[in-house]
Amino acid sequence: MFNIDFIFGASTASYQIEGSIDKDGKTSSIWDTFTKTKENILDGSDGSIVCDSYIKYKDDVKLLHELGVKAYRFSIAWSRVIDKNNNPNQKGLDYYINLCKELRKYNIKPYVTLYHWDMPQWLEDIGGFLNDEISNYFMHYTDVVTKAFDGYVSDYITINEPQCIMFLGHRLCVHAPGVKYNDKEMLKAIHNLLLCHGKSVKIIRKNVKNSTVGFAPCSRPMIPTTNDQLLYKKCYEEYYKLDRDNEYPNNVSIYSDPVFLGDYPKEYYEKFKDILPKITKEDLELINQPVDYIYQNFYSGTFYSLDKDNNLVKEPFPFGYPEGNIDWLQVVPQTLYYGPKYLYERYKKPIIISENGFCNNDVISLDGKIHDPERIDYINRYLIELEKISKEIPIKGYFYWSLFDNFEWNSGLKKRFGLVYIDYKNGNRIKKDSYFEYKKIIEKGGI
Ligand code: GBH
Repeated sequence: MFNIDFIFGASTASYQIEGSIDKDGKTSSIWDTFTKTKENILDGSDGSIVCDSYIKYKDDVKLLHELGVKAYRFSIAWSRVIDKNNNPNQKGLDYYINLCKELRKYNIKPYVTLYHWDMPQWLEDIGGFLNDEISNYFMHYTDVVTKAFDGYVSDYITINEPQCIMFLGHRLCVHAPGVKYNDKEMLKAIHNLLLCHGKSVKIIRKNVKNSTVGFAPCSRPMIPTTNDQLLYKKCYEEYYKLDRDNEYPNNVSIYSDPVFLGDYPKEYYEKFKDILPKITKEDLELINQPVDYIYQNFYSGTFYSLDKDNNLVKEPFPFGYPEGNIDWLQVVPQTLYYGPKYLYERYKKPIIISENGFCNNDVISLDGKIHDPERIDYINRYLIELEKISKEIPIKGYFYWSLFDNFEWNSGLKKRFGLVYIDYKNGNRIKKDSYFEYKKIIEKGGI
């Protein structure tokens, strides 16, 4: 069981569920642009309708209420609430205010993510994260939102998965905007992104009474296959290694060290000494604004062992073990034990799991229901591990990803993560078996 005040929640993001991509003064976002090129998306789909949450938000809240969650994590589409002249768009703000009012009716706390990847296209056109003004634009956006939501929202998450923004969006180019940065540009963009976070935190503190703030990176923890102390230590070091797998934009310490510890790791200055962006003491102080939680999105992990010379080696995922139907989602429940453990050991702050979930090719059975025993198994196995670690360190909450099947970015609509099935033919929403399972878990307060 978890503590009595443990927060059970569910998560979504604007572009993945809302639809209505050009209603009420919304401008285009980079995802509206990116999905126009059909080859960018596995099944050629886009976010123009998906769960239709812009229209059906009251039904969304009913589903959350019946599920029994205390909290709902959703994101704001920047392109709905700020117009092309950088002025507030009241109609867009009203959508989210109405959503919050509805949530409050049922005593569900909104957890608002400010940036879940859908940058306004007009900002991308003037350089996106390479524009040195981007953090001022983000600060202004934060100011507008926090003032408009005054009294409705006190819990904010600045940025979702900086790793995916930079690595998938600007290195592999499989996500929007699909603009490739070289190393020098990458470092500058990362620094600007961290400044967005820091300046935004400052504004939230100024405008919001009793606020809580965090940002939500993702990571794939190293899972030791034995209890050997040396193996644990090496896994921990590997987790924080700046250039692990030669993928520094996809790793942990380049973002989380500045945010929680106030500086980039030592290796950063050594490795990049010739191409460093301009970093001032004031910048580092801004980025290091006190935050309340470490949010983290955890889905899967990788097994490791030691060879006979005590070198760390990656183990293959055991043949025949359960996997989701998306290539990176192996079922590794210990992810929710070791992941939080590594984070707490280095950053020493309470942890909230902002996303965790299972992807399946769910179908409507003859009886009209969605039977998803694999997802039920996943949730139980992962929460058992989370309960275990919560006896050792402060774990404050868990948000299942996702309330709905939704637009899974470049993987399109066929990759289903929801507790609620969406029938894309007619827009019907059907509660899966896992919805009822999660409801039971919440009622009991744990596994
Ligand atoms: C999260 O990202 C997102 O926040 C959410 O919007 C999304 O729908 C959900 O999870 C499910 O995917 O580096 O090439 O090996 C997903 C987490 C982390 C998945 C990085 C892909 C590995 C890609 N992602 N991961 S790669």
